[in-house]
Amino acid sequence: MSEQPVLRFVLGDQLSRQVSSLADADPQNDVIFMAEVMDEATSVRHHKKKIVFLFSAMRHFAEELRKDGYTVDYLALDAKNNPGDFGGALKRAVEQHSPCRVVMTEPSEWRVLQAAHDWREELDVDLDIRADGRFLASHEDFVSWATDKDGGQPKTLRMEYFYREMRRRTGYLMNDGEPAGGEWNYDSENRKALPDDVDIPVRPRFEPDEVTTKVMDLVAERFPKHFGDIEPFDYPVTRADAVSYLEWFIDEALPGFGDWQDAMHEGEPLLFHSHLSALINCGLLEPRECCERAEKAYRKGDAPLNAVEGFIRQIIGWREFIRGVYWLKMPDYADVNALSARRSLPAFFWTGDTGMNCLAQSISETRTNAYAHHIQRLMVIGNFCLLAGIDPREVQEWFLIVYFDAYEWVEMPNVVGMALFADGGFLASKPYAASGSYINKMSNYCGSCRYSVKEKSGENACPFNYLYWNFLKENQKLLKSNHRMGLIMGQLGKMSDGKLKAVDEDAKRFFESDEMKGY
Ligand code: FAD
Ligand code: DLZ
Ligand code: SF4
Repeated sequence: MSEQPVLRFVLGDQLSRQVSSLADADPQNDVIFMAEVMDEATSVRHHKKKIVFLFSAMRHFAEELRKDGYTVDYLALDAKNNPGDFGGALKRAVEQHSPCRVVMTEPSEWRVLQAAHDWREELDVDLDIRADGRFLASHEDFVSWATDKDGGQPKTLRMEYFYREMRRRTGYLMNDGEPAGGEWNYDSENRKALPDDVDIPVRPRFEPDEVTTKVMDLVAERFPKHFGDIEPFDYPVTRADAVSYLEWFIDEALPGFGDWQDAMHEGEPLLFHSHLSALINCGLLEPRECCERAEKAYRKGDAPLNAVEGFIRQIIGWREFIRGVYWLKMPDYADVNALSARRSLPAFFWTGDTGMNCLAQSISETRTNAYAHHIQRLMVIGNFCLLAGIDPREVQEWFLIVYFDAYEWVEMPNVVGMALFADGGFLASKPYAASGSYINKMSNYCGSCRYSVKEKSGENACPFNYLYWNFLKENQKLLKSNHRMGLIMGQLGKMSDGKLKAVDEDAKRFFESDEMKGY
């Protein structure tokens, strides 16, 4: 090396050649630094499969950079004298390489960005923290969109208007300035129940190679008490496999993505969902390329508009909106609890051992796969936490632990804003609360449940049924002013005293039952 190198610090969810910290990297002179650290792996007790996925993807990424001629300093978890935290690891790398400066891309989580500001003070060299250009909307873009005419922050934000703005800006699915097909949003076509005769596409498997197998052994040895199964492990961990998986999704599953987006089916954890979130969030795939591939399929006539619009909306709409809300609202967002929910998470969230089949299925799939699709997360697990009044802090921690796409920036607004209405309606216009009949309509879970979805009251009744009315009753004060809840609050108002008493008694019995026992 001729000159003092630039040290380029790449975090575990920045595994992209497009990431801003690598944009001007010089293979002849610079050092790319990556670190597996105990503090991150145990900041919460991440699912074992999530740690395997991320460490393996990190190791493969480092190897690919080396093959392309870059110097990579990779600190493995079990390396001698691993300081165990990002700050210590970076300090050591600076001492070792004497760089002229350190460059990194902005961390995706508030906690790590605060730490990075401290490193800037503590290090003897300049630390350049660059914007993360993988997102389509910058922080400034979002703040400017979210600020009202008088320069203040409105009481609520709606994803749909942000999404339309993003469509105009990206030009995705636009024809001469108008949305393809004439409508912005085809969600109303995307709520079909799954018919019996649908062939569900069979996913390609990516067998663990030597690097992944080594990481699997490491995780089994070092994190035995963490939640979840390590095997089977068959998810892509390299850029090449991620791209080939994206191609598979576009060809085989995207055409059905729209119609059955809200459906759930016992034994079918994925249905037509993309399973791309963890690959996008860690950097192996770019959100833009996923949207562009989907649009190409639509333009060629290979996938229908309701599927492609739905998929693109999730990425340039929901994903970007969620991230915008996170940075707009942090750090206070972590503690919001508008409904004063105080109950503890029951033990079955860790074991799957409950008579409620929808929850048993969704949680046991989560334990095996570190994945559940959106409707399982929102309308089964999140809905239960909402109706049962579980403390948002506990729910947030659970969701951050169990899913392999979970990082605080995306998990938190989805949990507190979307699933729990804990921000009082800043993100969602009404609570996503539903009784058992919604779950019965969208799944086949109820058929083999110990509870009866048809019964509204009593020991055998589906708990979602009476917990739903109990939730409305307990939160009447806040919900009655919500115009989207007008109809249902009107029904509550007309309920006879006898019915209200039964709801009270059923809810009380349930909350005191073994189902709600703590861990
Ligand atoms: P698909 O259904 O195929 O959707 C395509 C893509 O759209 C996803 O890969 C994802 O990148 C994006 N997307 C869709 N919905 C959302 C959304 N609401 N927020 C952000 N991106 C979205 N997503 C995470 O990535 N990490 C999380 O930690 C996370 N926690 C969630 C917690 C709750 C309570 C809820 C209700 C949702 C959460 N989501 C989270 C959003 C969503 O459920 C997942 O992105 C999705 O299930 C991932 O599966 P998929 O890739 O098959 O998605
Ligand atoms: C999730 C995670 C885990 C479990 N371990 C590491 C790690 O050892 N090293 C690393 O660079 N990143 C890890 N990550 C992802 C980080 O938590 C993520 O990059 C930051 O939280 C982003 O702010
Ligand atoms: Fe879930 Fe109720 Fe259906 Fe059982 S009956 S699967 S608890 S919705």
